[in-house]
Amino acid sequence: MTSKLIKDYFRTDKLPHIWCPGCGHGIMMRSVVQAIDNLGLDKDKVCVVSGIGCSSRASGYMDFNTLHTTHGRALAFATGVKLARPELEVIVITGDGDCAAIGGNHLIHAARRNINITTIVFNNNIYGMTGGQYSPTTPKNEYGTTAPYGNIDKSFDIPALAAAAGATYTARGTAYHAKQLSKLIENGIKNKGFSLVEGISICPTYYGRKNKKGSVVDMMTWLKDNAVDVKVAEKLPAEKVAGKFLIGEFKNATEPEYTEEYMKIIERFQKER
Ligand SMILES: Cc1ncc(C[n+]2csc(CCOP(=O)(O)OP(=O)(O)O)c2C)c(N)n1
Ligand code: SF4
Ligand SMILES: [Mg+2]
Repeated sequence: MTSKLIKDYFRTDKLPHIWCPGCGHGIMMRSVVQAIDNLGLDKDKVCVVSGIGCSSRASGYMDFNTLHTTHGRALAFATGVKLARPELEVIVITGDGDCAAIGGNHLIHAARRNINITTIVFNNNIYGMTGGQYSPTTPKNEYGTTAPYGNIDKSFDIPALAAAAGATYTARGTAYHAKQLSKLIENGIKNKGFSLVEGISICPTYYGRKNKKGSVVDMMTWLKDNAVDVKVAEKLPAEKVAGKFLIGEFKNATEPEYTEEYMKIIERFQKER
């Protein structure tokens, strides 16, 4: 923890933010900043990169080195930043659509390389910014403007996808469990490799309305009642976990990191010259 106030991490001249009342993305953004503060990172040594979407607006409000890029391409830009300036702590903020639909290929390849980038997915189960189209995390049978009769696609488990592709740290938290989410992000930043932390956010405006999820309080209560910590779940009978979703740390492994491997090639080449 540093002596900074939370507001010191924000560009207050860019506030108030554009998010709808009750949107979970503000809590997610605060959790990211809290993790950075807990780790005592130098603001000038942090680079926050985002794509496009309501979630991706976060980089505009956060007072670090920031890049607000193009839809789905945050990880491609972040990879460039990390290779050019490996000493920077590179953090990607992305949405479920940005990261797992248009940006899906960048996600699996960044994970495969185990490049030292921490990706935080603000997953609200829908495309919020463009009016509620279904995304790769919209649950089966739920509704979006592009799924007026129900979505028939099976949804992605993003941390599992990233882990299978090679990410060395994966975790999930929620906007309700904000303190735990910040701890998971902190651990993700500490991991020297590709880390993915999914934060389950809420979009009362589109996902909530389309799927009759009730008020903001109802949506937050749903998160509270349906998230089960992975460590607790291991000790529970299967029927107690059925229909719920897991939060906590899923994978924490050590493997060679991409920028270090890349530097080794450069050093080898320079010696051989
Ligand atoms: C190449 C391209 N295709 C489509 C769009 C339109 N677009 C902007 S944001 C977005 C979806 C955002 O959804 P998500 O990443 O889940 O973020 P959210 O708004 O839900 O936080 C889309 C399709 C775009 N900006 N660029
Ligand atoms: S549309 Fe949804 S995700 Fe976007 S700001 Fe509003 S509540 Fe948040
Ligand atoms: Mg979304």
